[in-house]
Amino acid sequence: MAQVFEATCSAPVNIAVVKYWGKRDTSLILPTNSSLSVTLSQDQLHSKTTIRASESFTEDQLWLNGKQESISSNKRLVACLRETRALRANIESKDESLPKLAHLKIHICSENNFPTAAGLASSASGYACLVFTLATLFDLRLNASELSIIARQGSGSACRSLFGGFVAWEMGQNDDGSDSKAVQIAPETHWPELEAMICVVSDAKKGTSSTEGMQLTVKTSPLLQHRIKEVVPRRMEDMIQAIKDRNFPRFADLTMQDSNQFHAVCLDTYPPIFYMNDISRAIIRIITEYNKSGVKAAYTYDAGPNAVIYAPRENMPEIYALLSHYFPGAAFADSLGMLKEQKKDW
Ligand code: 2P0
Repeated sequence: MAQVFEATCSAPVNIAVVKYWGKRDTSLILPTNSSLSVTLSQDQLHSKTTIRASESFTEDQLWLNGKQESISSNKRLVACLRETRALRANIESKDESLPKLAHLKIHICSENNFPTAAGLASSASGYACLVFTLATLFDLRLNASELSIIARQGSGSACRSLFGGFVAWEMGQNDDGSDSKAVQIAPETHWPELEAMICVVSDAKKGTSSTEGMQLTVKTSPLLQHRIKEVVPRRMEDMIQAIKDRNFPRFADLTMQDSNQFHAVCLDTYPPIFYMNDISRAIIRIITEYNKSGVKAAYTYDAGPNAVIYAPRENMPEIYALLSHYFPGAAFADSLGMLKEQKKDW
């Protein structure tokens, strides 16, 4: 019987506090601005992927949340496979004793334990997990920044899920993407009191995909040009400092301002893109009111209506009570975490 090689890994979701929105190269996925995110713990939200390689497989196959999907029509997935196989082939060419895996067909089985494409960063954890599992299967021995360059080509935000804690995606300057990578600003242990609460306002699939939406913004929004040139470079520095200082009010102000500007840029896109709904806006008003006596919580919204609230752990019971008073059953808490390797079989 043909030998089967297998690896299973899981990867976390990250939620940006300085948002990525816009590409300067759509095939290499090179962004128009740097971004910064917080990686959530895997206890609540994660992707989990098993990849098997065997001589007995006749084609590459993919199952996503139990449903078979085409690989060949997915250029981004093909790019991640091509890159990792090329690296494996290179290692094999230098060491004859290694099993020949680079040429084997693979079966990929991946699932998220949360709604896919509902603005809950499913592509981020999904592609981070795919690339981490391929690197484990192929024993590539690359560091997380090096892997982030490959994961970025699956989905931009995925590059940040290769690290736990506080993670910057440096936009880079090179045309080949070799310097557009994730770096860790601080590990999850740096600020253990900081927690994230996710308020699931809607788990419906979003109307405008991030990929399409952001390129329409690049084409049509004058506000985006102001954001990427004047606002984000300074905000990245300020955010890094706030994180290093564990200065929650500063972190919160910057997070809320950046979320607001991201959604302003969506509104400035023509035709406009709306990701927040009436409930999202009501949550903004509640948090703004709650912060009147001092900044105790920060909201942020991605390409969907769901709120993520960052706050020190001690404030969470009060925030949970406040939000569930207005929206019963909508919120659940998560803490910060990091990438976990679960199993590796040879
Ligand atoms: C972010 N978002 O920084 C921003 C904030 C949504 C709003 O990254 O085309 O799914 O795969 O690179 O990464 C969503 O965009 O887009 C995103 P692609 P992606 O988290």
